[in-house]
Amino acid sequence: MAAPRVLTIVLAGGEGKRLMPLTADRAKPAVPFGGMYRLIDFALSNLVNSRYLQIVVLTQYKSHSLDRHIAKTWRMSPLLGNYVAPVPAQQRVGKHWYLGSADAIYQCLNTITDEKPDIVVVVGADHVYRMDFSQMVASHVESGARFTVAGIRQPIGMADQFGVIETRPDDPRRIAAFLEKPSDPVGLADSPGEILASMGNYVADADALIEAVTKDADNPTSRHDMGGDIVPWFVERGEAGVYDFVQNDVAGSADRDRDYWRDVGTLDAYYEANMDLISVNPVFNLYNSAWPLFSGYQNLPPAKFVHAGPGRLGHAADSVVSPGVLVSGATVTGSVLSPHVYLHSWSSVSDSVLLDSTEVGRHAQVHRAILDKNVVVRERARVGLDHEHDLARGFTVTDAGVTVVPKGTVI
Ligand code: ADQ
Repeated sequence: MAAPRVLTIVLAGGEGKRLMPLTADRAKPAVPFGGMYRLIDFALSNLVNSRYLQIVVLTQYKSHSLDRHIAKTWRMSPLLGNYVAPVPAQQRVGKHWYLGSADAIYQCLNTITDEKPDIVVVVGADHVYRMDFSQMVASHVESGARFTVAGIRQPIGMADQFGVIETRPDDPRRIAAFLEKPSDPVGLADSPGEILASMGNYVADADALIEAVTKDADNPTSRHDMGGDIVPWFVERGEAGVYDFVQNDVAGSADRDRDYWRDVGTLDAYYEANMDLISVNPVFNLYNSAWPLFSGYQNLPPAKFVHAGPGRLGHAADSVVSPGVLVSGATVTGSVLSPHVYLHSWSSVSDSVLLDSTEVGRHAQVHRAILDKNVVVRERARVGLDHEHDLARGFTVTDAGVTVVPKGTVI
């Protein structure tokens, strides 16, 4: 059989309330991650590496920096039929913003009907992972399901953050029931401490998806959400299948990150996923060239470490240091530094994530903190060492005790 024509849709309209203040003026998929990336780069790298080169990105909430990033980084050649096209909410149907992710697709149905694909791949934009979508498409076609949900095992305690999949006892590739973010989940028969979570990635027959979102648009009781409404619609009809990501996917399989998938929906999850990158044997390997991760930075000078005098040996250990960083007589441990971070003599940065162009002055200390772009920590100032003081200054302190400082703050 000829390879199916595939159009891919990236849902990138999420507000990311639980990532505040990092999402105060950027959409969640535009949140910087891992020094050189934005969250959406993982979904887009996965699609491009899967050789799916017709990509529609549905944006909505505070999409300016997201649009700019896509235009700068992900421009492909429309002449060759390749594109990454951001499609902002346009109120094409009805006078409202997208009500939910299914409504976002419904309002942009012309992008599907214009291209006439056989298959539509729909993916979220805010997870860190490697995945070969062509394997999921092959599995979908072979299984005969009209709609396939990617699934991964997660701890049962996290069930209220995910769509939970129950498979048929007689056919584990078919979905028997699907509950969006249940409060009373039932564990898996072979592993009661786990559930099978939806990864928020779907493969659908194009005509079936068009029918589902069109009918959903007319349903007054629907929240017009992919997970809450469209998946259950297919499950009720016995047309929904599941693709077990860990069992099947071999993207970048030479590495251990084969099974890695992180939903970075909260500040603590975001912090932990950054920390995953710097462990000595990283579970998620940025250096895996079999499945490269593309980012927007170009033309940056190299990182530089300066021995600025006695007791001022600029160095970094167990850290990710991006180009354009200057570590002058400062000490860095267990941290992720984005481009153009500038650390001055006798300062120390430990267990922290510093976004672009942050500056840490002489003798200043930063510990277990996330500093958003352009934060300036002045000489002798301290961040992350006294949580009460951090809260009093208007910073966020997470449940796990990570201090988060909003963009542009001068401390
Ligand atoms: P959530 O992530 O909670 O759960 P949602 O907030 O709808 O669901 O976000 C899914 C994706 O859609 C994200 O990439 C988001 O940015 C985007 N999005 C949200 N609203 C949008 C809109 N109006 N327009 C365009 N894009 C929009 C989902 C599924 C669960 C699954 C988890 C996995 O509903 O079943 O388990 O993802 O993390």
